[in-house]
Amino acid sequence: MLAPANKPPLTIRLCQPRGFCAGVDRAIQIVVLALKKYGAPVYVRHEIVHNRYVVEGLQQLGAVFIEELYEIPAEHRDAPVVFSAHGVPKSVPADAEQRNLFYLDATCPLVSKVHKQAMRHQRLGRHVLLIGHAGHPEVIGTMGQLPEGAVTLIETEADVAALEPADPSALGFVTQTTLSVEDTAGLIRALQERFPELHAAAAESICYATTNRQEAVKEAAPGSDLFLVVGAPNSSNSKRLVEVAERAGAKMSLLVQRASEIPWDEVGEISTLGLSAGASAPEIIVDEIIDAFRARFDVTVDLAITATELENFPVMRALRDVELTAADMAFVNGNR
Ligand code: 10G
Ligand code: SF4
Repeated sequence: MLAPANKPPLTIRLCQPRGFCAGVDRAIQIVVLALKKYGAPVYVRHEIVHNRYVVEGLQQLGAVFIEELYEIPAEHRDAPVVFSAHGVPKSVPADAEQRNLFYLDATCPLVSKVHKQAMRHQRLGRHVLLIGHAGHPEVIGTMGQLPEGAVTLIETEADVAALEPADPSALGFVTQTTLSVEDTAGLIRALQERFPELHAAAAESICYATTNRQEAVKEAAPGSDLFLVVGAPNSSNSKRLVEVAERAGAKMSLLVQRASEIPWDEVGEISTLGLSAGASAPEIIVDEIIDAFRARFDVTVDLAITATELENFPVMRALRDVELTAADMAFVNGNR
């Protein structure tokens, strides 16, 4: 490690808010509490949130990750199974009931709200347009709230142009919660131009955490030589932050899962680094990354604060009688 006098100065513009949102916090808590209450194994359908560090931490505690319920072996049919924060199609709880499984649904309440909005559109006789990314588990879950054919996925303006609805006066839309605020506004404008009678959901479907993290990145990115977002390649909200940073004026913007992924050759001689973390990225990795820069630079951390988040989503009643230790809480909050 270089002596402080020999290190070049570096200002880190650290976004706030960043990292875990209330839905992620709740989902991780549900797995930890289920392990404490029912003992290992606890099965988790899909990565509880899109982060390897979190998944591996829970595996060490006794969680077993699967993609489909049939993977639960017959001898563990009495173990609980948790559904991930991204939500599931209606067929999944139905399948769990048929298999006599005990399930805990860790779908974020804000995703469940979108499910309800989609169902409301349909109840009111509207064909539902879902703005989102094909193949993402949240999109699969939202489309799976309604029968086949009741929802059309919209990813691009070309999809808007190609739409030929049976009744253009009976259309409603909802969105994935983790989209780019700017791109989604563009798609909604295009939809409204083509279908002036389009019915919006009662409230915005992009969630508070996505919106706030993008706002903070917009504040920190202009003029930064490099912008790093801590997050996984399969994390939709984290990937959107990388795009937002580049559009807001960062010279280069990258997604990294751990400090070991920082491409030092490409970092070169920078003087300003923007830093944020996706909603599924633990704070301990943000610390790890700052430490890695401290080893090479004389670092000053400036906070780019754009909002204060007080959201907290309680876990289901069945798990409220279990106490978490300080160490459990540190893990749940991303600090361990
Ligand atoms: O950003 P996505 O949806 O890929 O998920 P994530 O696990 O990286 O972050 C938390 C967001 C959700 C659970 C989706 S609502
Ligand atoms: Fe919930 Fe938003 Fe977090 Fe998704 S990103 S889990 S919708 S708070």
